[in-house]
Amino acid sequence: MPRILTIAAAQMGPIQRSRSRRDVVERLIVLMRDAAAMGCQLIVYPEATLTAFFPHWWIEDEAELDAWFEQEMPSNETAPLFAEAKRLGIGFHLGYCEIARDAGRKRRFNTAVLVGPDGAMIGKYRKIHLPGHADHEPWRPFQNLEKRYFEVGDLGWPAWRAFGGVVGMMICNDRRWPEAWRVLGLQGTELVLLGYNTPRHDPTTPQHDRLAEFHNALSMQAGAYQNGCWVVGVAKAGIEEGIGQIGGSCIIAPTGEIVAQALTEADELVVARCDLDAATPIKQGIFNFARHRRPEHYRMIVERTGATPPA
Ligand code: ING
Repeated sequence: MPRILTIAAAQMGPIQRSRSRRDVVERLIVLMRDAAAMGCQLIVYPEATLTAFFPHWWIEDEAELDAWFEQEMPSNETAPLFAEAKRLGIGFHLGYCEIARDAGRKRRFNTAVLVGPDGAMIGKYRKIHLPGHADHEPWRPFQNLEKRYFEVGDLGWPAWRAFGGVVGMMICNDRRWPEAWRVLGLQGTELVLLGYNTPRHDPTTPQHDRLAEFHNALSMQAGAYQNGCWVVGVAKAGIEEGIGQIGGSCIIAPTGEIVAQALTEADELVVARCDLDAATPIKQGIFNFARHRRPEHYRMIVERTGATPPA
């Protein structure tokens, strides 16, 4: 029995600071209804989907900062999204910024959840690779204060049996690090879902701005191929509060081929029929970890070379 999953990457255009969560959830529901009408079983929303990407601004007041976070999920504002998903029988991935309480301690994370077609939570992931900087750097045209506003994720990179396969998540900057992909690959992950907010301009390396879309695709295509998994990468795109963010939302096969890609930097559905069994020839062939991968040698190499530059 083929394991075909029709998936929608639901790229979001910009969300200006003035937009309410209610406004955003209405946009998410429009995309969800379109995806369901196209026969999708799963819709994937971007990182920090519910608000403007506030790590781009210096925020000193704690109450002002907390207002960008969700204290619970589903929340009052997102409950309609969960209800509509259940009514339509479609699962979804949602990125949002989470305030968690741990023995009374307030903790903030950049989080993503996977929700089944019955509206029940399947899994949660908290972003591990936090890019940018922790202090206000006024010389920059905009900040990236994820190291200040979020804790490093404490859930690892789990994979879940869901939607007929093995599914994992990562968030944005994670996709640039091979370790995130390999930890999921070692669990037999067949489908990786990720959202991103990626400014085209990085003031520390402006000479690489022209490569923003290339590096985005390179990271995800390599991850897909080297771990034999489908990848759904979804942007919050367009000019958000004056900051241009790349689009390039796409669905990538385990061969590393892009099978569908966004054409705009606005709200846009990118849909593909994903045969999860297409992961098998890669996992059992070129990247058969059991037959070809040599962790015992890697440890020796690291011990011998210390993985440091030669004298
Ligand atoms: N954003 C960016 C990303 O990794 C970034 C940060 C921008 C890194 C430009 C490198 C160059 O796509 C998030 N939110 O991680």
